[in-house]
Amino acid sequence: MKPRAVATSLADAMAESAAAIERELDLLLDIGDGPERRLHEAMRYASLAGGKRLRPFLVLQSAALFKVSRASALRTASAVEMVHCYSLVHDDLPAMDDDDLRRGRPTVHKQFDEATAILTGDALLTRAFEILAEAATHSDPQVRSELVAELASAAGGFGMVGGQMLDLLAESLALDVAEVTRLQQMKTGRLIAFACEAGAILGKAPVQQRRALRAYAHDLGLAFQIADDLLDAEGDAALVGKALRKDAGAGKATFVSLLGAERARSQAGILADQAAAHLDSFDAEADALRRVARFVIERKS
Ligand code: GRG
Repeated sequence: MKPRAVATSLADAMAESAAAIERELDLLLDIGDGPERRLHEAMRYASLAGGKRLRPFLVLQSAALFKVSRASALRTASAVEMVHCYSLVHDDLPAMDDDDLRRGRPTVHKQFDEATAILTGDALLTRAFEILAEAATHSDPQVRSELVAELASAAGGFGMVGGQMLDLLAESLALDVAEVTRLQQMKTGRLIAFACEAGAILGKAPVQQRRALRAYAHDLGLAFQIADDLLDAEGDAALVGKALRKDAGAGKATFVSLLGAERARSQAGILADQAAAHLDSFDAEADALRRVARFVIERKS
């Protein structure tokens, strides 16, 4: 009975957080009056409705550890989700993964057009930084500046975008496990790590606690990516909401192609346990973060 109760309460917490983020994104993404409103509609299409909202959940939970105000946490969480949504819109473009379906709906370039999809990504990315820089996000400009610098580093050329470049080259590079690990840490790990550390930045947390969250995020990000590779290899496209089996089709090295599904699964389990163990210095207030570590490897979408 107990595991079921725990799972239900994490699902409830994630659903409550997803609903709050949806409301915040709705408030933060205005629609203008001019003909350019097509762009604003596409930004809302890309960000509202669907998705697990994992990164915003990590921001809200890490912020709660340090008693950060709900308004600060929600704005920061929304900025992170905007960067994530921008990356999905651009990743789906014909020049990249060329996908027709995302979160169970037509991708932005299918629903609108390619140029609008490029601009949608650009505008979501810049809106995210605008939100972090605004005084409503935190009263201390030093904190806002640190949020901006850390998110830029996580999302930029030595983070997510650099990882995406490596991913595009991966078909011709015959990467080994260490190289795939580096690629994935850049492509997905850095943004997840920012989400976990954002609460510590907002709450001006002591360095030890910030380090613990960073270590947690490192293992969580890798576990998440291995689970993503397993979903691509074995998942149900209807549940995932996008086309699957693309990595094998493209001959790309993944954790599953390099380790085999069973070793990849066991590695993900070890990483999830390790991630939770990094939070030992926190009380029950970190329980949701501990449970998320299992959620990311057990998810079906
Ligand atoms: C194009 C600049 C640029 C970057 C793209 C993150 C990324 C880099 C591409 C996404 C493609 C992809 C499927 C990556 C694998 C891991 C991942 C980020 C999956 C999607 O994240 P989820 O599962 O998605 O959290 P939801 O829809 O739940 O938010």
